[in-house]
Amino acid sequence: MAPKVLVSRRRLLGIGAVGAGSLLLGGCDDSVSENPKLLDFIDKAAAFTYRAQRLILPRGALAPEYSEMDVAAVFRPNGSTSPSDPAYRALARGNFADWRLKVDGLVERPMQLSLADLRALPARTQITRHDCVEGWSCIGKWTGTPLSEVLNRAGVKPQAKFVLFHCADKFSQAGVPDAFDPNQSDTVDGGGVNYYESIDFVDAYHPQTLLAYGLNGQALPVTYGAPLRLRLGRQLGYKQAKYVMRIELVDSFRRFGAGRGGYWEDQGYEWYAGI
Ligand SMILES: Nc1nc2c(c(=O)[nH]1)N[C@H]1C(S)=C(S)[C@@H](COP(=O)(O)O)O[C@H]1N2
Ligand SMILES: [Mo]
Repeated sequence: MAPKVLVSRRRLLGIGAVGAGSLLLGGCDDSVSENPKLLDFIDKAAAFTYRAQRLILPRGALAPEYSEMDVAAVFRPNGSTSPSDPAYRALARGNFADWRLKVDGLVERPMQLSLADLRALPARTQITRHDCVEGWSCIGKWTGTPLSEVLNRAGVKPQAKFVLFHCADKFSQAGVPDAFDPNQSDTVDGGGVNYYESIDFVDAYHPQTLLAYGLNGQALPVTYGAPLRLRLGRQLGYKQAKYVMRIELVDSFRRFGAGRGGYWEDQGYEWYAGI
């Protein structure tokens, strides 16, 4: 992909003083990751904007919710839409009956939850807008259990600082097929590292932070991250981890990937992608 122009996304702050904090990569482009100086610059700016946003936004502020009429006829897919991992594809063939969400790391009670277990927890449905860093938005109706329900059952240890999501796919820029066929093996996401993401506890316990298993009244399709994906109300698209297989409570994300807390963060995107 050709390098793209850095674009401003700091509508919320709207101040030039943020400077470097206003720089963000346009689209999904990893050219910046080859430039350590720029990465360092972005890191410092990101820490600044994170603190600024945490200061001006009340902890519990809700993202706007919309009405049924606003729901897009077809939700726009992006990123991985068809994981190539054989174990994942086998689970998909079995309609995820054998899938288990692992919850471990800094918890009192490590657990494995089936989809039925998750569906039995208190549920929430919300119509929210997804904003991708590439500049498009899409409104969808999401159903799932608040992440807090799972965290409270597992018992978060006091040392935990972040919730880290391990995904089944390895994202690649090679392009995506139109439809997921679990019987076909493809190389769409083959190669690199697994997608992952992380959030702090302000977002983890936010009422609109869901482990979503439903989209627009249907079981979450593979294209959109089946069987379970993260939905945050107040951060950009790349934070909304699809194909979540394991939730790990950690005190630091330095030992994962390139140490920046997520797949796109490792390519230079901000860790706190507030909208
Ligand atoms: N596991 C995983 N999660 C992911 C991605 C991905 O490639 N793999 N892409 C991210 C990006 S950039 C966006 S915009 C959204 C797209 O979600 P959608 O396919 O439901 O639109 O998923 C995010 N979560
Ligand atoms: Mo995105």
